[in-house]
Amino acid sequence: MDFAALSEAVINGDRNAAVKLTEEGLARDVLPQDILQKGLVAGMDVVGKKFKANEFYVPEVLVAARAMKSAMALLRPKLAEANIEGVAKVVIGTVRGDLHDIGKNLVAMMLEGAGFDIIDIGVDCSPEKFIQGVKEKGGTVVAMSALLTTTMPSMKDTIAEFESAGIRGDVKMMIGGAPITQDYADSIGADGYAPDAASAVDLAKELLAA
Ligand code: B1M
Repeated sequence: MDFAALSEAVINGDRNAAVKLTEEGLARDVLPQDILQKGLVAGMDVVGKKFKANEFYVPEVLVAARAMKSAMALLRPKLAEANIEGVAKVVIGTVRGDLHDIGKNLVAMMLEGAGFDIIDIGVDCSPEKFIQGVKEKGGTVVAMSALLTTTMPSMKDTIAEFESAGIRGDVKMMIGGAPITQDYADSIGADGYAPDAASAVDLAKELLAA
């Protein structure tokens, strides 16, 4: 499969090409994880770099994200099919004030592909919304994503709310996102930090085994 062409489709925001190439790859039994990592994620990485360098502006980024999401919709059931052991329910969301969901969706997809049940509560999630997700859906892992330095404190607030609600001990709380570090995770009392979607799967498994 031509992963570079798929990356290009994402970079160019060409939703039709991204979907077509993903469909072709799946039809030829290319591993969905490879389509995700080598094609889609690689393309979005370039988009991020171009945005940073002011070569891309918000509209270009949005169409790239749309192309990626359309292709991701095809991959999701395939990743889920590779249902591995250790299923647990993960309540995942982007924290309050933060609308970035591409990384969060990738983490959710990778977790889903590893056999976890995903309760995706979306973006701009208040501490109460995370608690509601856990109480109503029976989540045992809480996964918080933040892309803005200004929204990182909401992770701390969410952990504090779980303490106040008396259910902190019932769940493992993991965090991630571009500005997050292990030091930050330690400082707010999170159970773990993962730098990328693949490591998030390993971390979730480790936390549940601990
Ligand atoms: Co925004 N944005 N953005 N943006 N945006 C950043 C994050 C920024 C770094 C760009 C920059 O200035 N260079 C900057 C943040 C600066 C900072 O806080 N230090 C920024 C800003 C400032 C803003 C706005 C404030 C811009 C404005 O309006 N003036 C605004 C804020 C809106 C809001 O949230 N309230 C804004 C808006 C947007 C768009 C809507 C245009 C769009 C989001 C579309 C969407 O998500 N649906 C957008 C995008 C796309 C970006 C960049 C270009 C790309 C982010 C992305 O999707 N990366 C980004 C620049 C960059 O990253 N270079 C930027 C690809 C994605 C795969 O990576 O999300 O890091 P990432 O996820 C990774 C890991 O971090 C990790 O795994 C993922 C995959 O491996 N991970 C986890 C993520 N969550 C995890 C959770 C885990 C574990 C791992 O466990 C629970």
